[in-house]
This record gives sequence, structure tokens and C-alpha cells, in this order.
Amino acid sequence: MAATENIRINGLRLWGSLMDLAKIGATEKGGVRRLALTDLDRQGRDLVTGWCRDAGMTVTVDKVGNIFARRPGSDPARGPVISGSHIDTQPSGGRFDGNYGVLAALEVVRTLNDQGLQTAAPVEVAIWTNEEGTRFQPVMMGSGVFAGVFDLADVLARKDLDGLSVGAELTRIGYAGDLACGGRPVGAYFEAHIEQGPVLEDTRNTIGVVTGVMGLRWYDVVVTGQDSHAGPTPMHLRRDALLAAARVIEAVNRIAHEHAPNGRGTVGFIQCKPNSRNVVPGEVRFSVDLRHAQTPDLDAMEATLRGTCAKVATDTGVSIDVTLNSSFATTAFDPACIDAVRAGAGRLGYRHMDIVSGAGHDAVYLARVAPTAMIFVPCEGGISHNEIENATPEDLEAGCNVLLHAMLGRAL
Ligand code: HGY
Ligand code: MN
Ligand code: MN
Repeated sequence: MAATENIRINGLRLWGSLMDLAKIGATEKGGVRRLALTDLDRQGRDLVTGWCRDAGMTVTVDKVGNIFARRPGSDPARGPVISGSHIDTQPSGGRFDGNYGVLAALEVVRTLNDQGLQTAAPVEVAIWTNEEGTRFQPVMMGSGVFAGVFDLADVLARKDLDGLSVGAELTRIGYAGDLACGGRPVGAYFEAHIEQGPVLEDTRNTIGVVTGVMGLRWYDVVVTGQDSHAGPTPMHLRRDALLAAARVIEAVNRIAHEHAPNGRGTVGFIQCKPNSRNVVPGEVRFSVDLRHAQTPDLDAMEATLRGTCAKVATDTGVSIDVTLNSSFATTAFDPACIDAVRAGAGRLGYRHMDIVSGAGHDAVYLARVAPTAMIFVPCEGGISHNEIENATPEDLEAGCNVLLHAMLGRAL
């Protein structure tokens, strides 16, 4: 280990690759719009896999479009040390969410090449399909299929709002691979990511040693009332789906506050029909995102949500259907991998702290099939899922150095 102690990644090269990838789907405000399985996703995949091949790696694609770029080790029988993340983004996303984890993993390989260093275990860079769950659900789709959490056929049949399926879009962009999904040994998995919250910046820490991820539950809510004329229909005779939805949406916010400080409640997607200013809406569909670090709290939040929907339905004369769309329980990462991240940050002299992730990541599902941990770096103002998302080259370099040494600890 001593021989590798002083190896460092090339921060300028990492930053350059991040800025080059950010050009694909660049938005006017400096963000990125690169939705899963669109032509822009294809362009991003083509660019990064080209870089991986340039780095001497062999690239394979599995049946849900997950990409694995492999650098051989001296002992091919060992499970690979994998690092990666996602390159699909939110509709008004940023340059670093997911993209950083993929390119930090590539930078580790580029650095090993610079050093002429062969590891015993193979090293792989992974790009997971549709982590964001925006265009297609469930969230963290590709890693979930890899880990055996989601059924491949079910996922391939999932459709977006335009009726296009995951399977058809994978084929259309040329990433419907033939490799079976998962079911193979993984030595360890590490994922570098921006924190997407304000804690590291607020405490002046450079590295977040991520010990786990808080649980998440996504619901699809359908409110059915009756379209009616906004003029002749008296208020007490209406079955106003949007009024009912508004009461539930306010309750989602209240429920999260009642479970402070870890409770989270968000409604981010809504459709109103017929969406005409002089028609009382007859149907409203919206999403609910509940999160908490403790499962009993998440159970209580769900119970209150469902109870509130029942009461609002009675009070307003509508029907309200609540369906669980996707979920994952609060996840603890592997103690030895966490220690490797913490020790690496300490040896490299970076201020660091333990932190629980409020955001979901592919590492949640990799943790089910391999020893897993994550490395966070700060993002400006803690802002993410926003075009102004920003991070410094220095922090990104630091996180990648910690990733390098954590991976070496498992791969040499
Ligand atoms: O929703 C999440 O936490 C992640 O950004 N997909
Ligand atoms: Mn992400
Ligand atoms: Mn995200």
C-alpha cells in the first residue's frame, strides 16, 4: 500500500471531462437536461464509453442498458471493484449530479494507467440506466434490476407519458445490451457524488463519509371528481378534483414537518384535466415523495397520508386512489468500506465528517449485492436538481482522490 500512498488523480483532466460531458444537453442557465434514454443520453453514453475504450477498457452493456467498462486485474477470478453512477439528469438538472461519479471512476482508471499500476482485482466503471426516475419509473431503475430488486421484463415494459417503453427506447438509442443483468460477483462498490444538500459546505468539510441513505417512498395519487362548468355549478354541488388535491398537497408538507428533522415530503409532478380555466377539474394526478431515516416514521407518514386522502375524499365528494410507485428502505453501507473512505480522507488530509444521504443513489441497490460505500463532496449552497448546481474543481479532485485510495484498498 505504501507504494501507492502518494498517487493522486489529475484534477484538471477530471474537470475537463466533466465540462465536455456537460455540453451534451447544456441549458441556457448552465445546467444539463439529459433525460434517460433520449438521444442526448445516447450521445452522453457514446462519449463516455469512447473515453473508456481510449483508456484501454472493454465495454459491455446489459439488458437494461447498464454500461460496464472493465480494466483487467492480474487475478480475473476476483470480483471487480466497481465505481460509477448515472449520466441521466433531471429536466432542469446540473452538471455534476451523477456525472461526477461516473467521471471520477474513469479518472481513477486513467490515473492507474498513468502509473502503470496493475491491480489484482479487475476495476470497472459503471453507468447505471435511469437513476433519476423522472421520465420512467421506478427511480434507480438500472441498478435496481442489476441487484435483482426489479424484474427486467416489468421494467422494459414501463412507459413514459408519451407511451414510449423503456425497451423500445433502449433499442432505439442502441443500448439494449445482451449481457444478463447482475447475478455476478462484485468485490466492492464505491460511488462519488455531490452531497446535494448544505451540510458539508455549512460545516466546512471537504469529504462526506456516507454511512447510509434515508428511506424513500414514491406514490402515484389519482383524484377523480367531475368536470363541470365554472359558472352555473354552485360551490356546494361541485366535485372539484383540484381542490381535493390542494388539500392533500398541503398535508404532505405538514406531515413532513410533523416528523422533523429527518422527515421530507414533496409533490413535484402534477397533471390537471381538462386544465381549462372555466372548467371545474374532474381529474388530477400527482406524485408524492416521502422520505425519512427511520422506518417507523416513514410508516406513520404513509398512514397519515392515506388517512388524509380518505377524509378529503369524503369532504369534497371525490375519489382518491393512492398507489405505491417505488420505494426503498433506509440503507446502511458496509462498515469496512465506510472505514476505507474515512481513513482515505484522513490520510489525504481532507476535513471530513460522517453523513447520511437524503438523496437516493444507485449505491442503495448495489449495497444489496456488494460491500458498498459513498463519498460526498460539497455543492455550492447545497443546491442540486437545479441548473445552477455547482461544485469546485478542488473539492471534486479531493473526492476523486479519496475514491482512488478507497478502491485501491480493495483492488490491490
Ligand atoms: O430522488 C433521488 O433522491 C435521486 O436524485 N434520484
Ligand atoms: Mn444522482
Ligand atoms: Mn438526482
